[in-house]
Amino acid sequence: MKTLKIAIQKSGRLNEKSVELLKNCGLDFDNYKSSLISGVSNFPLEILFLRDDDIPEYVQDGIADLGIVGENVIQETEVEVAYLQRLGFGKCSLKIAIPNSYDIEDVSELSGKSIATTYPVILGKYLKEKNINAEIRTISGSVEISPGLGLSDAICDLVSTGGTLKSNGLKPFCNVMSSEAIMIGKAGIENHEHVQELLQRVQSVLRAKETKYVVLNIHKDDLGKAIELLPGVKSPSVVPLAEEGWVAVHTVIPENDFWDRINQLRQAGAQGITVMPIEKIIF
Ligand code: PRT
Ligand code: ZN
Repeated sequence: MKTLKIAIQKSGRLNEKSVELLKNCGLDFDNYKSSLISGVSNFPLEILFLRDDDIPEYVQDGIADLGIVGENVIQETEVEVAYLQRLGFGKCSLKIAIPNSYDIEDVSELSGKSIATTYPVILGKYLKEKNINAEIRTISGSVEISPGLGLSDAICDLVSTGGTLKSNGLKPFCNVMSSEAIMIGKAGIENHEHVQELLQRVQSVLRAKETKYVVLNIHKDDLGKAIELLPGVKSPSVVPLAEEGWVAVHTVIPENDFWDRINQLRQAGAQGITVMPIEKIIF
């Protein structure tokens, strides 16, 4: 069977997390900054290191079978690719932002204004949907300085912490799209045996990230209350301790309401709570 190719960003915001994800999937490869392609020694896969803007088209055209890229780039390039897995990193929002001094409240008030962006396709669709007749000024970078230079009334750019907007005297006005890194594939590639194997590994790594392994000690009399608070993978393991009447409970707790649950467990009588990261969860 032919060796699959996956395209990831060569350098930039998604590079490190993409490499980390593939390594956590057990793939062994060199990550030299100078190389454009790297073979994986223990899986039939080659890794192509590219500029993120090129990844969707490379995947659509079959030069790469798979890719990891921001959804914003996929939507902007209007390619036909399959979304195989949302990856939960590279999260950001494409927002329209306006100068702090601007006093508008409704998106319709953008009509007649100019908006600078590097995302003319996504912005164009958004404005059309909302029936707003604004002028899109497509520029190639440093969008945030354009209102200050008098080049546009507003901007449409990616925002994560909001720091860039703030330091340029801008405020977020409306959300155009939310984005994160996605694993994409050439249409139909999802049925390939090795793609299914890779996706299964990716999903087990992602599941592990969403949970923590917890061991706690509790008196047998309080065990019932504690078990009600624990979803676990199936049910928690309960191991007797040397001290009469006490047990250790091993379980898995979701990251999203982690502290609430830990506090409830402490109130239920749990002691000596130890929390450990999980590498993989395989069903
Ligand atoms: O060289 P190459 O073309 O591969 O990379 P690039 O420079 O085009 O992209 P890069 O590495 O900056 O971003 C890659 C992807 O990361 C994007 O396509 C998004 O999917 C995702 N991402 C997540 C972001 C951000 N967060 C982000 N904050 N991409 C860009 N930004 C920029 C934004 O454009 C603005 O200039 O960061 C600034 C705002 O950040 P805050 O934190 O100040 O709000
Ligand atoms: Zn780019």
